[in-house]
Amino acid sequence: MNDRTGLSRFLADSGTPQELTRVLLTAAAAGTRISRELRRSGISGETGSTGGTNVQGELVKKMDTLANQILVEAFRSAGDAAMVASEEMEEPLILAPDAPYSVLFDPLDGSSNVDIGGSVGSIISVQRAPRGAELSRESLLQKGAGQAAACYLNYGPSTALVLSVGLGTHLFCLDPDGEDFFLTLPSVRIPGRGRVYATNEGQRTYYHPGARRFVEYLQAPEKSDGRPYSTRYSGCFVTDVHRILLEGGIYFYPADSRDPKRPHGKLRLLYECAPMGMLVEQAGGKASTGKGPISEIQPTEIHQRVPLYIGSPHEVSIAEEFEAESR
Ligand code: AFP
Repeated sequence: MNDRTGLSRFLADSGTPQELTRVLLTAAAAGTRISRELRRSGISGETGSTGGTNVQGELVKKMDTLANQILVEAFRSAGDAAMVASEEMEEPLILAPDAPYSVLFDPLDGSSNVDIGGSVGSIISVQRAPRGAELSRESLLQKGAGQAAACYLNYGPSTALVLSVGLGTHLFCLDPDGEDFFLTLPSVRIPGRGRVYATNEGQRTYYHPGARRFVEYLQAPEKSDGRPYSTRYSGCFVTDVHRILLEGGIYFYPADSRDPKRPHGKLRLLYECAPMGMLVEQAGGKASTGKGPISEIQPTEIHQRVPLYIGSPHEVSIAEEFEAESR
């Protein structure tokens, strides 16, 4: 018998509105199923690509499609989401028009890690749905600051669920036997500064000068402030941010000149940067484009990309100074 606090009891004790609790429990149940499917993917044949590409023009992994189906079906059968939008779907879906919340997700972040046995994640943003107003894709174009809740699942050696309803950030761990999440670290506080950074350095030549000089700053030997930093880049945004949330440091994917069709970096605002930004900021960290808070960007498109610097306030503030060329 596990005497830890279970997820549903934690949400009840923290006064979370019932409808929001239902949405988060639906997300957690879908995450449990995705975790199970990942563990058996080598046997079930859910490895490799479908051969198709998604709205981002990226090769779709079989587990991307399965994770997306699991989340969409979970919210469809639970009837607790007005609309759902996903990295794997060009257009959002209207499910239960009278439901008070809509859900946006990256069903399987870092999916290129599945076939090599690396860790992957799911990212979920919960928005308040307009009541009585026409539900449309435009109603999902809401600033991150307005999110009702956010959570991510990190599928690594153990499966972790990190969530916030705006009252701090809390860490749960999946008990694979009972398939329930239990609170293992309430009120997570990110260290004010760290020793690691996560970025795709192989692309550094495409970074604009401010971002390039920030990498040089992190790598410069300076004993007085613990430099050089170490690199920890897993290929999975969720896993890298999970490490940084617990140990400090910074993850960044700046704007780069690699692909003129993608001048604003790679990560998507509504279902990657905004929810991860809420979770890190609720833990005392920072999430910035380099020029300003992620949470204050007014979205214009469902699959919009933005530059991102996220992690300990010390490193993100220094990155902003390099972006502003004031350092
Ligand atoms: P996938 O989900 O397509 O594997 O992309 C993963 C990701 O969105 C994020 O998790 C990684 O940090 C980043 O992209 C990796 O991108 P690069 O391969 O360009 O470094």
